[in-house]
Amino acid sequence: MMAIRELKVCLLGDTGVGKSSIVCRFVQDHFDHNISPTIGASFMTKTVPCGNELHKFLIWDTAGQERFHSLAPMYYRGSAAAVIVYDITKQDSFHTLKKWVKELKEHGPENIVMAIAGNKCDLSDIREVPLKDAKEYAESIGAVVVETSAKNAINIEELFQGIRHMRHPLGTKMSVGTRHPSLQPTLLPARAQPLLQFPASTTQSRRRT
Ligand SMILES: Nc1nc2c(ncn2[C@@H]2O[C@H](COP(=O)(O)OP(=O)(O)OP(=O)(O)O)[C@@H](O)[C@H]2O)c(=O)[nH]1
Ligand SMILES: [Mg+2]
Repeated sequence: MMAIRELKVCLLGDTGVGKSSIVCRFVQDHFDHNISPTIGASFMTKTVPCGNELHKFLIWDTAGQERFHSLAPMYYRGSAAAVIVYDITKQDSFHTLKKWVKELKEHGPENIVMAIAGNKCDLSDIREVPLKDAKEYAESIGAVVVETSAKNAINIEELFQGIRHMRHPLGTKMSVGTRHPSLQPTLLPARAQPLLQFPASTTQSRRRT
């Protein structure tokens, strides 16, 4: 028996900013130039050793296209953390990010940890969003911010490690020993499949709509 701590994370942000690419890089260490836009949402997990326990990320990668917007609450509900992604070469995507933060503050779980990822930092020569703007905004909402490149594998590990060690705005440490329901330790044999936190069948049927 080895302790597994589960951490439900959702990714939000405009279509095309690279959410799926970030998850793909993190989980499979792979980058696909021809990746398709996500339909509904997709789910992946990654378990990383931490001392003498395992930390399991349950990752919900949502679809950024506007027609899927109304599905988002199914995925951010019960999440311990949200990674909100924008594209540093698209000012509009930074504006969309702010709308997601507003929605999370109004309808998301209380005390959800927010991490902002400014993706495509390999394209900094055509940058539209200064890092300074992102830092100021992140500070104003008590989030962390990091610039990433799923393409060149820059700061992807750091982004997810950062979530585990982040403190939420009230200063409660959101890592080992926390009382946050989505971070409760679950004692399972290392190979057991823990239950998901909501019915997968709902997702499946919505995905086809
Ligand atoms: N240059 C560069 N391109 C990237 C990077 N990350 C993703 N892309 C490209 O951006 C496009 C969109 O990537 P996706 O990962 O599908 O974006 P998404 O946010 O998941 O989009 P939706 O699923 O529609 O919400 C693809 O062509 C990717 O190859 C990056 O770090 N650098
Ligand atoms: Mg996607």
